[in-house]
Amino acid sequence: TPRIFSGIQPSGGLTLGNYLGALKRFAELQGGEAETIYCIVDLHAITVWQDPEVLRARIREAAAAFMAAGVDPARSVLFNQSQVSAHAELAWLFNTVARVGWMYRMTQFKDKAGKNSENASLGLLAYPALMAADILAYRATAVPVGEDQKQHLELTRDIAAKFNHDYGVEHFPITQPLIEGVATRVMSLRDGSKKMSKSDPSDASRINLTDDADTIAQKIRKARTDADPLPGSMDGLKDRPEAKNLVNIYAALSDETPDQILSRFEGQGFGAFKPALAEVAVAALSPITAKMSELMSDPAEIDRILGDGADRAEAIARPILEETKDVMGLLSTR
Ligand code: AQP
Repeated sequence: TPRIFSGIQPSGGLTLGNYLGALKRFAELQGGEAETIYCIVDLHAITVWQDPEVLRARIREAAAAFMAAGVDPARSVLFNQSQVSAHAELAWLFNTVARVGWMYRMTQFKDKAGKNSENASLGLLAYPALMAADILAYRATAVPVGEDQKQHLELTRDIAAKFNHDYGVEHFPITQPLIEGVATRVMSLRDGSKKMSKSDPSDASRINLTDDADTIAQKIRKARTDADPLPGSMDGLKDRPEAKNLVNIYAALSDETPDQILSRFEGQGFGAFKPALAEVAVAALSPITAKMSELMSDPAEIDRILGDGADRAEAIARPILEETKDVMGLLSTR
C-alpha cells in the first residue's frame, strides 16, 4: 500500500520555506490513495543543542503549525518522534548498515558542523540514519520534502538497498522523493544564494509562521532585490536569484505559475511588486497564524492529539521493527 511519511524539526519557529516546501504539500496529499504519516522530529532537533524549555514549547508549536496548515489528525497520523521508540531502535540497526563515509559526504553535515567538525555531535553525523529509520519504520513509499533534503533521501534509499542486499530479502521499499512545485527551495530574503532557514541568525532573512501582518510586509519591503524592472517571463530572471525567489514565492502562495505572475508585472519594478506580494503573503498566512495561536492556547489538547498519534504510529512501526530484528538474527521481544 502506498504510504507517505515526512517530518519537520522543532529546531526553531517554522518558516515560509517549511510551509511552502513541506506543510502545504502535506495537507494537499491527504485524502489521496496513500496513507499520510507526519512527524515532529525532536530527536533530529537535539543533534544541535536545544534549550529544554524552548524545545518543549517548539514541539507543541510545530504540532499547531501542522494542524493550522491543514494537516488533520483524523485523516493523517500526526505525532512526535521521541514518543515512538521504534525510531531510535531502528536507527541503531541502520547505524550498523550505513557506512561512515556516506555520512561525511552529506552537505548538511558539512554546513551544520562547520569548520570544527570533530566537535560536532555524533548524532549530527548519524542524522541521516535516523531519518532512514523514520521513513522505513513505516515502509513509506514516498516522502514529500524540499530540495534541501534530496541528498538525505538518497541515503535512505542506499540504506534500504544495502539492508535488502546484505540480508538477501526484499524487506524495505526503495522510497521515492516527492519534490514538486515552484517553492521546493525558498531562499533567504537577505541572500538569494542561501535557503530560508529557521536557524538563520538573521530574523529578517525569513518569514515566520508566527509573524504578524506588519512584520511580514516590512520583511518583504526590506528584502534584498535589484533595481531592474521585471521581465515578462522566468527566462529573463536567470541571473537574478533574489527577484526569482520573490516571484516563486508569489506563485506558490497564489497557486499560479511564475510566468502568469510575470505577465501581470512585466515592466514594473519592486516598488509595485513588493506591496502586492506582501498582500498575497498576509492573505495566505494570517489565517494560519491565527489558527496556530488558537491551538497553542490549549497545550493539553495538543499533547492529547500527539499521544493519540503516537499510539497509531507505534501500531504500524513496532511490527516492522520486530520483523527487521528477526531478519538480522536478533531475538524478538518477549
Ligand atoms: N527554504 C526552504 N524551502 C523549501 N523547503 C524547505 N524546507 C526547509 N527549508 C526550506 C523543508 O521543510 C521540511 C522540514 O525541514 P527540517 O525541519 O527537517 O529542517 P531543514 O530542512 O534543515 O530546514 P530549516 O528550516 O533550515 O531548519 P534548520 O535551520 O533547523 O536546519 C523539509 O521537507 C525541508 O526540505
